[in-house]
Amino acid sequence: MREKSRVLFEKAKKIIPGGVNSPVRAGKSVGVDPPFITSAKGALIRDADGNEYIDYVGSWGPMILGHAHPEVVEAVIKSAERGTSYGAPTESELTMAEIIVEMVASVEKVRMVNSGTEAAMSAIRLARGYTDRDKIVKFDGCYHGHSDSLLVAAGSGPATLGIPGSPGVPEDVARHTISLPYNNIAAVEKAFDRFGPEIACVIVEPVPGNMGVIIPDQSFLEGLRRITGSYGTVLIFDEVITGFRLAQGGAQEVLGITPDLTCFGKIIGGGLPVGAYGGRAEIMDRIAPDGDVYQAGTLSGNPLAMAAGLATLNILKRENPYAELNRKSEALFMGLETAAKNAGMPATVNRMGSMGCLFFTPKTVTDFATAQTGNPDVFRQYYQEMLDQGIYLAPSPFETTFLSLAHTSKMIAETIDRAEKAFEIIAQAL
Ligand code: HOZ
Repeated sequence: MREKSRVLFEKAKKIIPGGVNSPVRAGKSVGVDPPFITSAKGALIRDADGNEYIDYVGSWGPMILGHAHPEVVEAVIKSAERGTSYGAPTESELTMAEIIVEMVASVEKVRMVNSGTEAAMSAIRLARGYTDRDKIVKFDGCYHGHSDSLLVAAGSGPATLGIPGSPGVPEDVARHTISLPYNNIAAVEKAFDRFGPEIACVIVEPVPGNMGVIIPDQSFLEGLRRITGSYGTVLIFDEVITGFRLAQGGAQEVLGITPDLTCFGKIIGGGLPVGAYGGRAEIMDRIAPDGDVYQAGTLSGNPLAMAAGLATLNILKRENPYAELNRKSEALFMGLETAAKNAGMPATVNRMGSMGCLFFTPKTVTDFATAQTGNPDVFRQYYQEMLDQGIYLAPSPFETTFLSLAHTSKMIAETIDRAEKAFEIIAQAL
């Protein structure tokens, strides 16, 4: 069924660590060799054996319009014809900055980088430089990329593989990172009582999408804003996933909280490698060359990435499709939850806008500890059955299921049908 992919994976494992360029893709925790992808269009993705799948990974978030949207493709082709990289200022990066500043209320200035990891790493350095403090606060199960300071109790791949810290991160670096339970403001208050004047920043996914999806308590995020404000600590929202996905102004618009700095990635590159961090001008002005906090990049503001990102953002601005995305996602997740429960499977859905996930647990999932109560065996079987039936999900219970504008009602209904079959098979085997 996936013989060509299997052969490619065997070859890849000989010369690429684990056969992949990002660990979760290897499918270790779900016991499936990954399909090797050859093309994608709209909400469909095709592998080397010619199998077609309805895609709910969406390149892990960027493809909110679906794959190969004609306007995005045309913008990239036209840009490539003018050269692929100059390492010099361009008007397109200025337009990108203008559109981000216009759409995200808290951002007065913004710097482009090449990935979400780079955005978070740079925002942390800036917060440390700005406050002249070393300690940072993050939350268990949140994932902000793989830089040293942030690879502590991390979600996403590290959680999937059971390596929430990593060898290679010096103890001297990790000791400056305080990781606290998400949605627990009392723990934050306690940490600030003890270390407050030493804490440079709090970095948080306002709606976590790397321990599955977690819905934030409004009072938790409001508490973060209040506490950081009173200690002169920089509040950083990691909106690499949620930025331009939950609303034009990101999760901060939906939740009504104003961070000092925000990290972006994924959607702003329209599927090309990109990241950005931005926020209050007074803080951003500390970045070199105007300021003394150094950060640079040969491919930063790359014209192809700017072209794809601008085409994507312009469509989101023009069509404001968030209500439609929300309706599609509601239909999908209600259907999946009902299908699981009808088959006698404990299941909890967490969903906000077009991001969501299904935890195989009877518990309410509010943080990393409760996310980990999901049954990994049931998830593994669910993943395998769905893949065999042409549904492409992220191969980890700690990742997000993404809807795009290209998912039709028919595809969503088919997905629910196939899930019903999968749950029947799993229930019989239990
Ligand atoms: N940690 C990434 C998603 N949250 C993985 C991306 C990938 O493997 O491409």
